[in-house]
This record gives sequence, C-alpha cells and structure tokens, in this order.
Amino acid sequence: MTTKRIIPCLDAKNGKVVKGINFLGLKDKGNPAELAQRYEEEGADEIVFLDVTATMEDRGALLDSVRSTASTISIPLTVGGGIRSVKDASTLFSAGADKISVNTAAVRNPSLVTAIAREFGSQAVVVAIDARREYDRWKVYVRSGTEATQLDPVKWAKQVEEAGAGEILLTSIDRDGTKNGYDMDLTKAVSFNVGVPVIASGGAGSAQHFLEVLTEGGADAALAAGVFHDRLLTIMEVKKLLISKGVEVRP
Ligand code: 0VR
Repeated sequence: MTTKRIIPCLDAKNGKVVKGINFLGLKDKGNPAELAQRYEEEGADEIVFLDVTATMEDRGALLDSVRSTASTISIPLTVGGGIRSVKDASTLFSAGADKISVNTAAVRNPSLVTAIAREFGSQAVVVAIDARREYDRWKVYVRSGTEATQLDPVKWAKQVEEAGAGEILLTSIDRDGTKNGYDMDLTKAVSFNVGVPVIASGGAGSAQHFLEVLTEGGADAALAAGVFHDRLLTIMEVKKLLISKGVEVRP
C-alpha cells in the first residue's frame, strides 16, 4: 500500500492566506511562508498553495508568495490558481513550485494538460476538479466554483488521466470549509475509477474524517485548510490516529 499523505492547503488572495465556506466569505488566515513552515514542522507531507484571487490581478504577489514559500520548506509544493498556459506553468516552476495544478484552463482546453505533462512530466501536473452535488449526481464547476459545466467528475477525471495528469485534486464545494467531513461518495466514485493518485479535499473537521477518506474513501492523500488554520487539529494528531489504525504514513 502506498504511503498516505496529509496536505495542508494555503488558499491565497493577494499574497495572504484566506479561508471561507463553500468558497465564499474569505477571511485572512496569515502569511503563506510562515504557515507553510509551521505545517512542515508539524509533519505535513506536502503543501498546496492555491491562488484564489478572482481575476488576474497582480500576479507579482503570487510569484513573491511562491518564491518565499518555496524557499522556506523542503517538502513538495504544488501551486495552482489561474494557470492557463505552459508559460504560466514554467514561470511557477522557476519560482520554486514542484507541481502545478490546473482547473478551469484544463476544462476549457484539455490539451493544455498534455502540453504541460510533455514539457515537465506527468508527475508535475495536478488537475484540480471542483464538484458540487446535484440531486443524485455531481457537476464539475470552474472559475472558483462560480460556473457550472455539464461535466461529470468521474468521466472528467478519466479524461484528464488520459490527457497526462499525474494526480487529481478532488474538492467538494458543498463540504469546503464546513468541517462536516469529506464527500465520501464523490471521493470513492473518482478514486476507484482512475489509476492516478487522488487527493481528497473539502470538509475535513476531525482525525476520523482523514481516516475514513484515506481508507474507505480510496484517496491517496487528504488535503485540508480550515481545520489546521484554526488549530482545531494538528497533523501529528491525524497521523497518530492513522498509524494506530494501520494506515501507512510518514511519521
Ligand atoms: P477545508 O474544507 O477548509 O479543508 O478546505 C479545503 C479545500 O476545499 C480548500 O482549501 C480549497 O480547495 C478551496 N478552494 C477556491 C477555494 C477557496 C476559495 C475560493 C476559491 C477554489 O477555486 O478552489
């Protein structure tokens, strides 16, 4: 069994870490580099840095934050938010990102995934899929959860795997920020239908939530933001529970 990963997420707007609920009501949670350093010390396996600035405002703030965060930690750093071209990806790799994450631009132009994977390797390409439940199924949303598509997340996940994605970051918009637990049905539906690692995201509120999504949920990694930023839980507490239940993690 591959080692499961715990990944704090720094949602950043204009160079500050923010956090909301269902992608709304973003509140300032501090400095990205300082938070990343704290999480690495607490045992984080990777960091995801997601620039959620709505428009293509000052990209300089994003690059400065990536440089300072990347120079502060030695664990892998994934950067997402507004990446629309191989050039955007290249700029972020040069700033210190180990992996990049594309969301909206991949839906608009799936061949972008292939182009970045060809240039930098699939292991450096994460495709983020944000989904909202609609009755008995889910719909993929883009543009920070503001625009519905007609895509089914399972079919779309298979498509991006085919296109060259090395990993899928699967976020439940309904669960985002609620601390009510991950969307287990969504995570199972995707995890058991693709051959690439799936990072579950959205809703973590207890160590039990991490345990269930990394076992029954089939996820290879669990991402969380609010529960760690609000210091309700430490990464070590999560890992202690996982180890006690026989789940392989980096201690
Ligand atoms: P928690 O539920 O706090 O662990 O959130 C985990 C995860 O859903 C978020 O860190 C992140 O994916 C939310 N994403 C976006 C966004 C947040 C605000 C605005 C936009 C987006 O586009 O992904």
